[in-house]
Amino acid sequence: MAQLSRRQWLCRAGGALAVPALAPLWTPARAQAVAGIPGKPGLVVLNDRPLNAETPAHLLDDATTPTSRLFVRNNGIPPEMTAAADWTLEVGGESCVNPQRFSVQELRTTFPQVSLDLQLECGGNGRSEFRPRARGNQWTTGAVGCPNWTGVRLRDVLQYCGLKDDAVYVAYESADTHVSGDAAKQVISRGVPVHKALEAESLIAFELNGEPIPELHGAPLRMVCGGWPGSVSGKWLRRLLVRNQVHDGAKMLGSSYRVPCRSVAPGAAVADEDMCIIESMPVKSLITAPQSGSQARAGEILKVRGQAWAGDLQVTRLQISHDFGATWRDAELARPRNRLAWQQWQTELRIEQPGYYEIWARATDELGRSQPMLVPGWNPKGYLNNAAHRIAVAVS
Ligand SMILES: Nc1nc2c(c(=O)[nH]1)N[C@H]1C(S)=C(S)[C@@H](COP(=O)(O)O)O[C@H]1N2
Ligand SMILES: [Mo]
Repeated sequence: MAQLSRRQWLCRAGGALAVPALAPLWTPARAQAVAGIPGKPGLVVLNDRPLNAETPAHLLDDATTPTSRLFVRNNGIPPEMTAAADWTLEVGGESCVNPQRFSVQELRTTFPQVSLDLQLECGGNGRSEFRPRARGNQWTTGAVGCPNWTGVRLRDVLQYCGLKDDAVYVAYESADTHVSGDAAKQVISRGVPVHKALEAESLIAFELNGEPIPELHGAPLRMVCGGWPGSVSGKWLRRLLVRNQVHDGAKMLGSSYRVPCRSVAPGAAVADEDMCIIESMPVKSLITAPQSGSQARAGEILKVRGQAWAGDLQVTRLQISHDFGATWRDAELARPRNRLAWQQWQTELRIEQPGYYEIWARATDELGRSQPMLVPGWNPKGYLNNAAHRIAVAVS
């Protein structure tokens, strides 16, 4: 391969003449991101009403994601900030024995507090790669993070209030408002089956990375149920409902956060009864170093690092390739800090010959399921794309 200047190389790789399959690696539009979000330098804003922004992979290198690097996914307009002291959480619903109301302070003092690293990934992360295209935010790889959350266990609060025998689902209602301005329209009201709500890691959180949860991330209270689509982790939490049926709030029905129960041809119409609610997210990984587009010298040792996660499960293997998948080798994979945290991985790579290289990473979960190289099963809203992440490196 002819030696290219950095400028030529970037131009070719990013321009229309590049091999089409490589174009997604180069997205020059990212560099032209519209006005950023204060306190979140480097995040790429996909939409500003409602506000949605994702994190470039090289900014997700920390074991615990700093708040400044946590993606933002809003379905509506965040509520006017209320002093946390005036906020109350109501717990009720048809399958709740003793409906109660708690202030934030009462939650803090009545129940044991726990701090956990919990990964949060939007169900639509990776949507931009589906064809036919799915409407919605065209997330690439950055609608994911694993920050530290402090709160009380959802199960302690639910058990304090009492669950009736017929309890099926725990749902949230929130204080954000619809973009249309119509106060009667609910933005989003989802939840999880009782078994997930009762897990030790399911939280009602009031702190993010040791600080009160900031406005964009759901101040002063939010649900956090790691490993499931981010949409189950309700922000600006006003009410918890213990339901005697699968919850039917906004974005629980139709094609919202539901995928065909059995795979369908791309673009197919799917009957409502053939759609299933997304639960645990699939195995996935990111390469967080080097940054895509980096240059290296032949023979130099490259430190390659990233994160891997697998919904409710653990990742048991992480492999990388630098020859377009012809050969693979294992990377060193750390244990999660706690259940439902992502796992860091690292390895060293020495590329002897100059040229254009891609590094591909592929994670495998404890059931032996690996990431696909290509976009997996098409679905109407473009959820669950866990295709392997690829980055480009120029070796001179
Ligand atoms: N009330 C409310 N909760 C919400 C949302 C929302 O729009 N409103 N978005 C959900 C979705 S789709 C995701 S992916 C996560 C994103 O959390 P973050 O913005 O803190 O990263 O919050 C979830 N909780
Ligand atoms: Mo989401």
